[in-house]
Amino acid sequence: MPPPDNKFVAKAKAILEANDRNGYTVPTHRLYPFQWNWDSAFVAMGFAQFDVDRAFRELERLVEGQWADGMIPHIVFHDLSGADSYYPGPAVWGTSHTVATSGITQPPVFAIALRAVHDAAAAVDPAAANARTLPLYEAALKWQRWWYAARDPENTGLVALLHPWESGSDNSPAWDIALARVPTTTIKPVVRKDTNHVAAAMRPHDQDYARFIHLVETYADAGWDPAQQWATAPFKIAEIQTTAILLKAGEDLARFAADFGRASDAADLAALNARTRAALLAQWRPALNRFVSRDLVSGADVDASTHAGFVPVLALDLDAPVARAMVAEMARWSAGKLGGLPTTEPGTPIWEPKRYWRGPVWAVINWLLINGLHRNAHPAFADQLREATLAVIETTAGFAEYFDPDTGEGCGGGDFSWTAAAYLCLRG
Ligand code: 9WN
Repeated sequence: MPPPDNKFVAKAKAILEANDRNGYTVPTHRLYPFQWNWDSAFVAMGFAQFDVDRAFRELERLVEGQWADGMIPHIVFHDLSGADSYYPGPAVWGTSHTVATSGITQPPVFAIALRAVHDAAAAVDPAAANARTLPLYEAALKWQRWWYAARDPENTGLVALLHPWESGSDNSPAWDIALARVPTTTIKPVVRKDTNHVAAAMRPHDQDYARFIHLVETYADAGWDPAQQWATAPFKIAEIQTTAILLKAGEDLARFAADFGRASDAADLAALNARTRAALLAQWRPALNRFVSRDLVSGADVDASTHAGFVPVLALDLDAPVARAMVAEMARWSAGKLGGLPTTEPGTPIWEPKRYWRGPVWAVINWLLINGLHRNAHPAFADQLREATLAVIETTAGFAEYFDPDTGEGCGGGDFSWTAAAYLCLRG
Protein backbone atom coordinates (compact mmCIF):
# COMPACT_ATOMS: atom_id res chain seq x y z
CA MET A 1 0.00 0.00 0.00
CA PRO A 2 1.42 3.45 -0.86
CA PRO A 3 1.92 5.88 2.03
CA PRO A 4 -1.00 8.22 2.84
CA ASP A 5 -1.43 10.68 0.00
CA ASN A 6 -2.52 14.08 1.23
CA LYS A 7 -4.10 14.81 -2.11
CA PHE A 8 -6.84 12.21 -1.48
CA VAL A 9 -7.31 13.16 2.16
CA ALA A 10 -7.66 16.80 1.11
CA LYS A 11 -10.15 15.86 -1.62
CA ALA A 12 -12.23 13.76 0.81
CA LYS A 13 -12.44 16.67 3.26
CA ALA A 14 -13.27 19.06 0.42
CA ILE A 15 -16.17 16.78 -0.66
CA LEU A 16 -17.64 16.78 2.86
CA GLU A 17 -17.28 20.53 3.04
CA ALA A 18 -18.82 21.08 -0.41
CA ASN A 19 -21.76 18.82 0.46
CA ASP A 20 -22.37 20.71 3.72
CA ARG A 21 -25.73 22.50 3.88
CA ASN A 22 -25.62 24.48 7.10
CA GLY A 23 -24.73 21.66 9.48
CA TYR A 24 -25.95 18.61 7.60
CA THR A 25 -24.40 16.90 4.59
CA VAL A 26 -26.18 15.86 1.41
CA PRO A 27 -25.02 12.47 0.09
CA THR A 28 -24.25 14.07 -3.27
CA HIS A 29 -25.30 17.17 -5.15
CA ARG A 30 -28.65 16.96 -7.06
CA LEU A 31 -29.22 13.15 -7.02
CA TYR A 32 -29.72 13.24 -3.22
CA PRO A 33 -30.31 16.86 -2.13
CA PHE A 34 -31.48 16.24 1.48
CA GLN A 35 -30.20 14.68 4.72
CA TRP A 36 -30.19 10.87 4.69
CA ASN A 37 -30.13 8.97 7.96
CA TRP A 38 -27.37 6.35 7.70
CA ASP A 39 -25.32 8.48 5.30
CA SER A 40 -25.15 11.16 8.00
CA ALA A 41 -23.96 8.68 10.61
CA PHE A 42 -21.07 7.60 8.38
CA VAL A 43 -20.37 11.23 7.51
CA ALA A 44 -20.23 12.19 11.20
CA MET A 45 -17.49 9.58 11.70
CA GLY A 46 -15.64 11.10 8.75
CA PHE A 47 -15.91 14.63 10.18
CA ALA A 48 -14.77 13.29 13.57
CA GLN A 49 -11.36 12.72 11.97
CA PHE A 50 -10.78 16.47 11.62
CA ASP A 51 -13.69 18.54 13.03
CA VAL A 52 -15.58 17.10 16.02
CA ASP A 53 -17.83 20.11 16.38
CA ARG A 54 -19.09 19.59 12.82
CA ALA A 55 -19.41 15.86 13.49
CA PHE A 56 -21.75 16.47 16.45
CA ARG A 57 -23.67 19.01 14.37
CA GLU A 58 -24.40 16.38 11.69
CA LEU A 59 -26.04 14.14 14.29
CA GLU A 60 -27.89 17.02 15.96
CA ARG A 61 -29.40 18.09 12.65
CA LEU A 62 -30.58 14.54 11.94
CA VAL A 63 -32.33 14.44 15.32
CA GLU A 64 -34.38 17.49 14.27
CA GLY A 65 -36.31 14.97 12.17
CA GLN A 66 -36.99 12.51 15.03
CA TRP A 67 -40.67 11.67 15.44
CA ALA A 68 -42.50 11.79 18.79
CA ASP A 69 -42.62 7.98 18.84
CA GLY A 70 -38.80 7.80 18.56
CA MET A 71 -38.35 6.92 14.90
CA ILE A 72 -35.59 8.78 13.08
CA PRO A 73 -36.75 8.95 9.44
CA HIS A 74 -34.62 7.96 6.51
CA ILE A 75 -34.78 11.43 4.91
CA VAL A 76 -35.06 14.84 6.58
CA PHE A 77 -36.17 17.47 4.06
CA HIS A 78 -34.66 20.51 5.83
CA ASP A 79 -34.62 22.74 2.77
CA LEU A 80 -36.92 22.25 -0.18
CA SER A 81 -35.08 24.49 -2.60
CA GLY A 82 -33.53 21.49 -4.40
CA ALA A 83 -36.68 19.39 -4.14
CA ASP A 84 -37.37 19.22 -7.86
CA SER A 85 -34.25 17.10 -8.44
CA TYR A 86 -35.43 14.19 -6.19
CA TYR A 87 -38.41 11.85 -6.14
CA PRO A 88 -40.28 11.02 -3.91
CA GLY A 89 -40.41 14.37 -2.13
CA PRO A 90 -42.49 15.43 0.90
CA ALA A 91 -45.83 15.54 -0.95
CA VAL A 92 -45.60 11.82 -1.77
CA TRP A 93 -44.77 10.88 1.82
CA GLY A 94 -47.60 12.89 3.38
CA THR A 95 -46.13 12.81 6.89
CA SER A 96 -46.82 15.42 9.54
CA HIS A 97 -43.57 16.09 11.44
CA THR A 98 -42.71 19.81 11.81
CA VAL A 99 -39.60 19.50 9.64
CA ALA A 100 -40.75 17.58 6.55
CA THR A 101 -39.50 13.97 6.60
CA SER A 102 -40.05 10.64 4.91
CA GLY A 103 -42.11 8.08 6.84
CA ILE A 104 -39.74 5.10 6.96
CA THR A 105 -36.38 4.62 8.63
CA GLN A 106 -32.86 3.36 7.80
CA PRO A 107 -30.13 1.25 9.48
CA PRO A 108 -29.33 2.66 12.96
CA VAL A 109 -25.64 3.50 12.50
CA PHE A 110 -26.32 6.69 14.51
CA ALA A 111 -25.33 5.36 17.97
CA ILE A 112 -22.18 3.74 16.54
CA ALA A 113 -21.26 7.12 15.06
CA LEU A 114 -22.09 8.89 18.31
CA ARG A 115 -19.64 6.61 20.13
CA ALA A 116 -16.89 7.46 17.61
CA VAL A 117 -17.62 11.19 17.69
CA HIS A 118 -17.80 11.23 21.49
CA ASP A 119 -14.50 9.37 21.82
CA ALA A 120 -12.75 11.75 19.43
CA ALA A 121 -14.11 14.74 21.37
CA ALA A 122 -13.33 13.20 24.78
CA ALA A 123 -9.68 12.86 23.86
CA VAL A 124 -9.57 16.68 23.96
CA ASP A 125 -12.19 17.62 26.59
CA PRO A 126 -14.08 14.76 28.33
CA ALA A 127 -16.58 16.96 30.18
CA ALA A 128 -17.55 18.91 27.06
CA ALA A 129 -17.80 15.67 25.07
CA ASN A 130 -20.20 14.16 27.62
CA ALA A 131 -22.35 17.29 27.74
CA ARG A 132 -22.73 17.39 23.96
CA THR A 133 -23.32 13.62 23.77
CA LEU A 134 -26.02 13.30 26.42
CA PRO A 135 -29.02 14.65 24.42
CA LEU A 136 -27.91 12.62 21.40
CA TYR A 137 -27.64 9.52 23.58
CA GLU A 138 -31.24 10.14 24.72
CA ALA A 139 -32.37 10.45 21.09
CA ALA A 140 -30.53 7.29 20.08
CA LEU A 141 -31.95 5.34 23.01
CA LYS A 142 -35.48 6.48 22.14
CA TRP A 143 -34.94 5.29 18.57
CA GLN A 144 -33.51 1.98 19.84
CA ARG A 145 -36.68 1.42 21.88
CA TRP A 146 -38.79 2.36 18.83
CA TRP A 147 -37.10 -0.37 16.78
CA TYR A 148 -38.03 -3.02 19.31
CA ALA A 149 -41.57 -1.75 19.92
CA ALA A 150 -42.51 -1.02 16.30
CA ARG A 151 -40.46 -3.57 14.40
CA ASP A 152 -40.31 -6.55 16.74
CA PRO A 153 -43.68 -6.51 18.49
CA GLU A 154 -43.48 -10.28 19.03
CA ASN A 155 -40.12 -10.00 20.83
CA THR A 156 -38.19 -12.33 18.53
CA GLY A 157 -34.96 -10.33 18.84
CA LEU A 158 -34.81 -9.62 15.07
CA VAL A 159 -36.17 -6.34 13.75
CA ALA A 160 -38.21 -6.15 10.56
CA LEU A 161 -38.17 -3.82 7.58
CA LEU A 162 -41.43 -2.80 5.92
CA HIS A 163 -39.82 -1.20 2.87
CA PRO A 164 -36.67 -2.09 0.87
CA TRP A 165 -35.45 1.53 1.23
CA GLU A 166 -35.22 0.92 4.99
CA SER A 167 -32.38 -1.52 4.38
CA GLY A 168 -30.33 1.09 2.54
CA SER A 169 -29.82 -1.64 -0.10
CA ASP A 170 -32.86 -0.68 -2.15
CA ASN A 171 -32.92 -3.16 -5.04
CA SER A 172 -30.93 -5.99 -3.46
CA PRO A 173 -31.84 -9.47 -4.79
CA ALA A 174 -32.60 -10.26 -1.14
CA TRP A 175 -35.97 -8.56 -1.70
CA ASP A 176 -36.86 -10.11 -5.06
CA ILE A 177 -39.28 -12.77 -3.80
CA ALA A 178 -40.94 -10.59 -1.17
CA LEU A 179 -41.16 -7.54 -3.42
CA ALA A 180 -42.74 -9.53 -6.27
CA ARG A 181 -45.84 -9.90 -4.05
CA VAL A 182 -46.25 -6.13 -3.82
CA PRO A 183 -48.58 -4.70 -6.49
CA THR A 184 -47.15 -2.30 -9.07
CA THR A 185 -50.26 -0.10 -8.89
CA THR A 186 -49.97 3.41 -7.46
CA ILE A 187 -52.56 6.10 -6.78
CA LYS A 188 -50.41 8.91 -8.17
CA PRO A 189 -48.05 8.46 -11.13
CA VAL A 190 -44.43 7.58 -10.39
CA VAL A 191 -42.19 10.39 -11.62
CA ARG A 192 -38.61 9.19 -11.29
CA LYS A 193 -35.82 11.77 -11.16
CA ASP A 194 -32.85 9.50 -10.41
CA THR A 195 -32.43 8.47 -14.05
CA ASN A 196 -32.03 12.16 -15.01
CA HIS A 197 -28.75 12.12 -13.09
CA VAL A 198 -27.45 8.56 -13.47
CA ALA A 199 -27.66 5.98 -16.29
CA ALA A 200 -30.80 3.82 -15.96
CA ALA A 201 -28.65 0.66 -16.23
CA MET A 202 -27.08 1.52 -12.87
CA ARG A 203 -30.40 2.05 -11.09
CA PRO A 204 -33.43 -0.01 -9.97
CA HIS A 205 -36.01 -0.91 -12.64
CA ASP A 206 -39.29 1.02 -13.14
CA GLN A 207 -41.19 -1.97 -11.73
CA ASP A 208 -39.16 -1.75 -8.52
CA TYR A 209 -40.06 1.93 -8.23
CA ALA A 210 -43.75 1.22 -8.77
CA ARG A 211 -43.61 -1.25 -5.87
CA PHE A 212 -41.57 1.13 -3.68
CA ILE A 213 -44.24 3.79 -4.16
CA HIS A 214 -47.11 1.33 -3.69
CA LEU A 215 -45.65 0.61 -0.24
CA VAL A 216 -45.27 4.32 0.57
CA GLU A 217 -48.91 4.93 -0.35
CA THR A 218 -50.05 1.91 1.68
CA TYR A 219 -48.31 3.20 4.81
CA ALA A 220 -49.47 6.78 4.25
CA ASP A 221 -53.01 5.31 4.15
CA ALA A 222 -52.28 3.67 7.51
CA GLY A 223 -51.59 7.18 8.84
CA TRP A 224 -47.93 6.18 9.38
CA ASP A 225 -49.09 4.44 12.57
CA PRO A 226 -46.57 1.66 13.41
CA ALA A 227 -49.18 -0.85 14.66
CA GLN A 228 -51.40 -0.35 11.62
CA GLN A 229 -48.45 -0.61 9.28
CA TRP A 230 -47.36 -3.82 10.97
CA ALA A 231 -50.85 -5.25 10.58
CA THR A 232 -51.19 -4.37 6.90
CA ALA A 233 -47.63 -4.50 5.53
CA PRO A 234 -47.38 -6.55 2.31
CA PHE A 235 -43.57 -6.53 2.71
CA LYS A 236 -42.08 -7.60 6.04
CA ILE A 237 -38.54 -8.94 6.40
CA ALA A 238 -36.78 -9.72 9.69
CA GLU A 239 -33.46 -8.46 8.42
CA ILE A 240 -29.97 -9.41 9.53
CA GLN A 241 -27.92 -6.42 8.35
CA THR A 242 -30.20 -3.97 10.15
CA THR A 243 -30.44 -6.22 13.22
CA ALA A 244 -26.65 -6.53 13.38
CA ILE A 245 -26.26 -2.75 13.17
CA LEU A 246 -28.95 -2.37 15.86
CA LEU A 247 -27.09 -4.78 18.13
CA LYS A 248 -23.79 -2.93 17.67
CA ALA A 249 -25.67 0.31 18.38
CA GLY A 250 -27.13 -1.37 21.48
CA GLU A 251 -23.64 -2.27 22.69
CA ASP A 252 -22.43 1.28 22.19
CA LEU A 253 -25.50 2.66 23.96
CA ALA A 254 -24.93 0.24 26.86
CA ARG A 255 -21.42 1.65 27.27
CA PHE A 256 -22.83 5.19 27.34
CA ALA A 257 -25.46 4.11 29.88
CA ALA A 258 -22.68 2.79 32.12
CA ASP A 259 -20.54 5.93 31.62
CA PHE A 260 -23.50 8.19 32.40
CA GLY A 261 -24.62 6.18 35.45
CA ARG A 262 -27.97 5.28 33.86
CA ALA A 263 -28.49 1.94 35.60
CA SER A 264 -32.02 1.31 34.42
CA ASP A 265 -31.17 2.09 30.77
CA ALA A 266 -28.16 -0.21 31.08
CA ALA A 267 -30.35 -3.06 32.36
CA ASP A 268 -32.89 -2.58 29.56
CA LEU A 269 -30.18 -2.49 26.92
CA ALA A 270 -28.44 -5.57 28.30
CA ALA A 271 -31.69 -7.55 28.05
CA LEU A 272 -32.47 -6.33 24.52
CA ASN A 273 -28.91 -6.97 23.36
CA ALA A 274 -28.90 -10.49 24.79
CA ARG A 275 -32.17 -11.37 23.07
CA THR A 276 -30.97 -10.01 19.76
CA ARG A 277 -27.57 -11.68 20.04
CA ALA A 278 -29.21 -15.09 20.43
CA ALA A 279 -31.69 -14.47 17.63
CA LEU A 280 -29.00 -13.32 15.23
CA LEU A 281 -26.78 -16.31 15.99
CA ALA A 282 -29.72 -18.60 15.16
CA GLN A 283 -29.76 -17.15 11.60
CA TRP A 284 -26.38 -18.73 10.74
CA ARG A 285 -26.68 -21.30 7.94
CA PRO A 286 -23.60 -23.57 7.81
CA ALA A 287 -24.53 -24.88 4.36
CA LEU A 288 -24.33 -21.31 2.98
CA ASN A 289 -21.49 -19.98 5.15
CA ARG A 290 -23.70 -16.93 5.73
CA PHE A 291 -26.45 -15.61 7.96
CA VAL A 292 -29.95 -15.25 6.45
CA SER A 293 -32.91 -12.92 6.93
CA ARG A 294 -36.47 -14.22 7.31
CA ASP A 295 -39.46 -13.28 5.16
CA LEU A 296 -42.20 -12.77 7.76
CA VAL A 297 -44.99 -13.00 5.17
CA SER A 298 -44.01 -16.47 3.88
CA GLY A 299 -41.96 -17.62 6.89
CA ALA A 300 -39.12 -18.64 4.55
CA ASP A 301 -35.39 -17.94 4.86
CA VAL A 302 -34.13 -15.27 2.48
CA ASP A 303 -31.23 -17.19 1.03
CA ALA A 304 -30.21 -14.91 -1.89
CA SER A 305 -26.44 -14.61 -1.80
CA THR A 306 -25.93 -10.96 -0.82
CA HIS A 307 -23.37 -9.14 1.34
CA ALA A 308 -25.94 -8.76 4.15
CA GLY A 309 -25.22 -12.38 5.13
CA PHE A 310 -21.81 -11.31 6.41
CA VAL A 311 -22.69 -8.11 8.25
CA PRO A 312 -23.52 -9.87 11.57
CA VAL A 313 -19.73 -10.17 12.03
CA LEU A 314 -19.99 -6.52 13.15
CA ALA A 315 -21.95 -7.31 16.30
CA LEU A 316 -21.21 -10.93 17.24
CA ASP A 317 -18.24 -12.71 18.79
CA LEU A 318 -18.33 -15.77 16.57
CA ASP A 319 -16.97 -19.22 17.31
CA ALA A 320 -13.65 -19.56 15.49
CA PRO A 321 -14.87 -22.17 12.94
CA VAL A 322 -17.90 -20.01 12.04
CA ALA A 323 -15.72 -16.92 11.58
CA ARG A 324 -13.26 -18.91 9.45
CA ALA A 325 -16.02 -20.30 7.22
CA MET A 326 -17.47 -16.84 6.73
CA VAL A 327 -14.11 -15.27 5.91
CA ALA A 328 -13.38 -18.03 3.38
CA GLU A 329 -16.72 -17.36 1.71
CA MET A 330 -16.08 -13.59 1.55
CA ALA A 331 -12.61 -14.27 0.16
CA ARG A 332 -14.15 -16.46 -2.55
CA TRP A 333 -16.60 -13.68 -3.58
CA SER A 334 -13.92 -11.02 -3.69
CA ALA A 335 -11.18 -13.09 -5.39
CA GLY A 336 -10.09 -11.33 -8.59
CA LYS A 337 -12.51 -8.45 -7.94
CA LEU A 338 -11.67 -4.81 -7.31
CA GLY A 339 -12.71 -2.57 -4.41
CA GLY A 340 -13.57 -5.18 -1.75
CA LEU A 341 -16.66 -7.33 -1.22
CA PRO A 342 -19.26 -7.34 -4.04
CA THR A 343 -22.85 -6.98 -2.83
CA THR A 344 -23.93 -10.18 -4.57
CA GLU A 345 -22.05 -13.38 -5.30
CA PRO A 346 -20.16 -12.98 -8.59
CA GLY A 347 -20.99 -15.42 -11.36
CA THR A 348 -24.48 -16.27 -10.10
CA PRO A 349 -27.67 -15.37 -12.03
CA ILE A 350 -28.42 -12.45 -9.68
CA TRP A 351 -24.99 -10.85 -10.25
CA GLU A 352 -25.07 -7.44 -12.03
CA PRO A 353 -21.79 -5.59 -11.45
CA LYS A 354 -23.15 -2.10 -12.25
CA ARG A 355 -26.76 -2.19 -11.05
CA TYR A 356 -26.79 -0.49 -7.68
CA TRP A 357 -27.22 -3.04 -4.86
CA ARG A 358 -27.13 -6.07 -7.18
CA GLY A 359 -23.37 -6.53 -7.40
CA PRO A 360 -21.28 -3.36 -7.04
CA VAL A 361 -18.94 -2.70 -4.14
CA TRP A 362 -19.81 0.00 -1.58
CA ALA A 363 -17.12 1.55 0.63
CA VAL A 364 -19.42 1.76 3.67
CA ILE A 365 -20.24 -1.95 3.54
CA ASN A 366 -16.53 -2.77 3.42
CA TRP A 367 -16.09 -0.43 6.40
CA LEU A 368 -18.71 -2.26 8.52
CA LEU A 369 -17.17 -5.63 7.61
CA ILE A 370 -13.63 -4.42 8.39
CA ASN A 371 -14.74 -3.44 11.92
CA GLY A 372 -16.38 -6.84 12.39
CA LEU A 373 -13.36 -8.72 11.06
CA HIS A 374 -11.10 -7.00 13.58
CA ARG A 375 -13.56 -7.82 16.34
CA ASN A 376 -13.44 -11.47 15.29
CA ALA A 377 -9.65 -11.69 15.01
CA HIS A 378 -9.34 -11.70 11.23
CA PRO A 379 -7.01 -8.72 10.73
CA ALA A 380 -5.48 -10.05 7.51
CA PHE A 381 -8.77 -10.16 5.60
CA ALA A 382 -9.78 -6.85 7.22
CA ASP A 383 -6.58 -5.31 5.83
CA GLN A 384 -7.26 -6.81 2.43
CA LEU A 385 -10.70 -5.17 2.30
CA ARG A 386 -9.29 -1.90 3.59
CA GLU A 387 -6.52 -1.79 1.02
CA ALA A 388 -8.89 -2.73 -1.80
CA THR A 389 -11.25 0.10 -0.79
CA LEU A 390 -8.50 2.71 -0.64
CA ALA A 391 -6.92 1.46 -3.88
CA VAL A 392 -10.10 1.59 -5.96
CA ILE A 393 -10.74 5.17 -4.81
CA GLU A 394 -7.15 6.26 -5.45
CA THR A 395 -6.62 4.55 -8.78
CA THR A 396 -9.84 4.20 -10.79
CA ALA A 397 -13.11 5.23 -9.15
CA GLY A 398 -12.44 8.41 -7.20
CA PHE A 399 -15.07 9.21 -4.57
CA ALA A 400 -17.97 7.70 -6.53
CA GLU A 401 -21.15 6.42 -4.88
CA TYR A 402 -20.09 2.79 -5.55
CA PHE A 403 -17.73 0.74 -7.73
CA ASP A 404 -17.93 -1.87 -10.48
CA PRO A 405 -15.95 -4.83 -9.07
CA ASP A 406 -14.94 -6.04 -12.54
CA THR A 407 -13.50 -2.78 -13.85
CA GLY A 408 -12.98 -0.62 -10.75
CA GLU A 409 -15.05 2.06 -12.46
CA GLY A 410 -16.83 4.61 -10.25
CA CYS A 411 -20.64 4.40 -10.66
CA GLY A 412 -23.74 6.32 -9.56
CA GLY A 413 -23.34 9.81 -8.09
CA GLY A 414 -19.93 11.53 -7.94
CA ASP A 415 -18.14 13.31 -5.06
CA PHE A 416 -20.12 11.16 -2.68
CA SER A 417 -20.11 12.01 1.03
CA TRP A 418 -20.04 8.53 2.54
CA THR A 419 -17.26 7.40 0.21
CA ALA A 420 -15.24 10.42 1.35
CA ALA A 421 -16.01 9.63 5.01
CA ALA A 422 -15.07 5.96 4.57
CA TYR A 423 -11.80 7.01 2.95
CA LEU A 424 -10.90 9.33 5.84
CA CYS A 425 -11.67 6.71 8.48
CA LEU A 426 -10.01 3.81 6.68
CA ARG A 427 -6.97 5.86 5.72
CA GLY A 428 -6.77 6.90 9.40
C1 9WN B 1 -33.55 5.96 -1.18
C2 9WN B 1 -28.52 8.21 -0.09
C3 9WN B 1 -29.29 6.90 -0.22
C4 9WN B 1 -28.62 5.78 0.59
C5 9WN B 1 -29.19 4.40 0.26
C6 9WN B 1 -29.17 4.22 -1.25
C7 9WN B 1 -29.95 5.35 -1.94
C8 9WN B 1 -32.26 6.27 -1.94
C9 9WN B 1 -32.57 6.34 -3.43
O1 9WN B 1 -29.36 6.58 -1.60
O2 9WN B 1 -31.31 5.25 -1.59
O3 9WN B 1 -33.32 6.08 0.19
O4 9WN B 1 -33.36 7.22 -3.78
O5 9WN B 1 -32.03 5.55 -4.21
O6 9WN B 1 -29.67 2.97 -1.60
O7 9WN B 1 -28.44 3.40 0.89
O8 9WN B 1 -28.80 6.01 1.95
O9 9WN B 1 -27.17 8.00 -0.38
